[in-house]
This record gives sequence, structure tokens and C-alpha cells, in this order.
Amino acid sequence: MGNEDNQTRADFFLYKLFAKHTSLVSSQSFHPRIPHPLSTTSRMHRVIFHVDMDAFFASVEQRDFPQYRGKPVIVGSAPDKRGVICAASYEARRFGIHSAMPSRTAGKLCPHGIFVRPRMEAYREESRAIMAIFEAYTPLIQQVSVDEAYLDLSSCVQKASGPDEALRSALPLARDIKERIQTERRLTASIGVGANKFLAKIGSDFQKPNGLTLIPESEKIMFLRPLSVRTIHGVGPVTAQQLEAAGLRTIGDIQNSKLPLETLVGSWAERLRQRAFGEDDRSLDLERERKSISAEHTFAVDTEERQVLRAALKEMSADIAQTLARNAAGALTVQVKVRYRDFSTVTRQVRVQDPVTAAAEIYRLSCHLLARDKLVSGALRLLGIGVSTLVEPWVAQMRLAFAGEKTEG
Ligand code: DCP
Ligand code: MG
Repeated sequence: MGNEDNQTRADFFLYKLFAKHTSLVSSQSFHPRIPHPLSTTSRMHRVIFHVDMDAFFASVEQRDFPQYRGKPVIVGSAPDKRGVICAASYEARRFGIHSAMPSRTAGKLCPHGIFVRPRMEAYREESRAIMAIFEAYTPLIQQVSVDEAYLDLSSCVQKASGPDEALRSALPLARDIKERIQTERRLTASIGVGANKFLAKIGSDFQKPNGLTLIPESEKIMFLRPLSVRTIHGVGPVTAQQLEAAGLRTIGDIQNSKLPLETLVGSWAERLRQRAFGEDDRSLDLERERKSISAEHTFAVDTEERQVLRAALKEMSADIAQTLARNAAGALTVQVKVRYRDFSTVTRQVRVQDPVTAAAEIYRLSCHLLARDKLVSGALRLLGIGVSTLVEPWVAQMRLAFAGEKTEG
């Protein structure tokens, strides 16, 4: 699909969606409150882009090896080996293949797929080149992973008379970024444009691949309504099930709900409600290097039930493994954190020799730490996992994962 096609589609879609609902939406009470101290002053309109490359590893392979173009390319372990898929081209996704799926499953779903080993150095190099393009537009860049970043363009559009005009006047910049990535890197990106990080991220995912989606402030509440609660970052399978069991399937359900969300999701409730109304006052984290990755789960009701704790640990381990993969990193330290009923908090950590990347390994080490120091000695209010001492895992890991295989291409 051509660049222009999707952009036209984006504008048309937004026109259609929002023209229909404009009168239903109130735009006054949901303006972002705390702007980033560097990027904005209190009177400024915020304009945030979230740029995410399409099928990143697979697209780099298709660019570099023309014989792969238009074909189902699957980057990761070979289908007859243990291991998982890192990335699948859009052609491969039609067979139901996605990141983190076991390679053997992928082999069964798509026996004619082209399985290629990851070339992490090539992706990292590509990532650097893409980030360098962003620097021509703003110094305020938060690189979130190897293929995605938030850009703060607020200072470029301050002549605008209102928040929506500010967002719209940034559209040419978004088109320009897409075009530069296309012409200079021969790759496509999807961009979301919104007044905060949450909306920008939802926007970039909305019309992948090669999409451009602007979510105006005046329409955001209607825009979010039909989306699944799972779209909200931080709502993993366990939380989603709790919400769904209470009849809250879409973001609109949360908007309408009179239920005390605290009883369902504990201290998360306030943030969940804010996100449901498209509010997010997080600033960009401009620190270049990511030093640690963590996840926490606050239980709606304090618990020491092993099954509940295990489910939470599994979900957090999967989240962390995913973030590690996206950052092309492994961790040498794994930490658990428990908070008891009286708010006393204990952390324990373990250092390992080979970088940890897999969810199962993070889960196993967390269970080990909890058991070793008998940390579940009473009901827990909160359970958390963190990983740190981040390193490039690929040399050691690939030696193991791909031992005895031949390189393709
Ligand atoms: N990645 C990985 N393992 C995961 C998730 C991602 O190795 N579980 C790697 C491969 C991806 C890259 O990170 O190409 C970027 O991750 P994305 O989630 O952005 O996925 P893609 O870019 O592949 O696809 P999309 O077009 O959906 O963004
Ligand atoms: Mg991507």
C-alpha cells in the first residue's frame, strides 16, 4: 500500500468518525495538566508524536534481501528449534504469526514461511539512523525501544489558536518524517499524533502499517469508546479479565461505569479512569539509556493465594520479557518486591551469569527469590518484579539458540 493511500485513509477516517460525533463530545474538561518542564510552558498546547516502525526486524530483512519482498518473512529461531519469533512480516501475520510465538507453532501455521535469524546489529544500526532523522525535528525524543519513540513537537506549533489546531498544524511534520524514513531508509513507519503520550501511542497502532492517525482533543473521548480495555498500556490479561468479569470490556464501559474501580484494580483505578478519558500527564523521559525495567501489581484485595500470585508473576514476567526484547537487551539482575498489609516493603535480588531474556526464566527466578527468603509470609498488597544491569544478550544467546544452524540469505 502506498504512503499517500494510507494518509488519505487516515484523514478520511477521522473526518468520518469525528464529523459524526462532534456534537456529543465535550472538549473542555480534559486538557492535559502538567506539561513537560523542558518542552512546554503552562500556556502551551502539547503535540506528541509516537512513531513506530512497521514489522521492524522483518521489514529490514525484506529491504536488504529483495527476494523476501512480498513473502511471509519470520525473524527468530528456526521452526525445528526451541525458541520464539521476534518479528513477522505483514504477509506472515496473515497466517496468524506474531512476536513471542514459539517458532515451532509458527512453522506449523506457515510451513512455507521464510525463517531468518535475527541480525541484531543491523537492526540497532537502523534504529540509530531512524532516531537521527527525528533529531532534525526536535531535540525532545524519548526512544522507547529499538523501533519506537515519542517526539515532543509542542514548540513547533505554538501559533495555533487551540489544542486541535496545534495538532493539525503538526500533520505536515508527521508526513515529512514518514516520507524521509521511506526515501532515506526504504522502510515504513506508523505515526500517532495526540496531545499526550497515551493518545499518540494509541494513534500509531490504529492504522498499521504505514498509518497516520491524529486524535483531536475535542474527539478523544468518542475515539476511545469502542477500543478494548486491553488497549490501555498496563492492562494485562489478569487486569483485563477482572475488568471484563465486571462487564467492562471497552474503554467506553469504563467511561460510563459507576462501579468503584478501586475494588477491581486497587490503586490503579485513578490512572485507569484518566486514561479512559484520554488524559495522561506523563512527560517524555529524555534520559538516553534505559537502566532497568519493572512491573508491579497491586491486588484489589490483599492475598497470599499462590495461584493469584503466580498468575501475577507470570503476567509481569511476560511484560518484562517483551520490553527486554523490544530493547534488544538482556538482564543480569532480577529483583522481586513485596509489600505487606502494613505497607512495609521488602526487595530481594539475584545476579545471574548469562543475560536473562525469556519470560519463563524471569518467572522462575522470581519464584526462587520469593521461596528462598519466605517472602510470602502473609497477605500481600503488592508484588513486583524488576530487572536491571541491562546488557546486549545476543552474542551469548544466539550462540545457544542458533547452534548448528546455517545463516539464511
Ligand atoms: N520484538 C521481539 N520480541 C517481541 C516483540 C518485539 O524481538 N516479543 C522485536 C521485533 C520487532 C521489534 O522488536 O520487529 C519491534 O517491536 P514491535 O512491537 O514494534 O513490532 P513490529 O515492529 O515487528 O510490528 P508492528 O508493525 O506491529 O509495530
Ligand atoms: Mg513496530
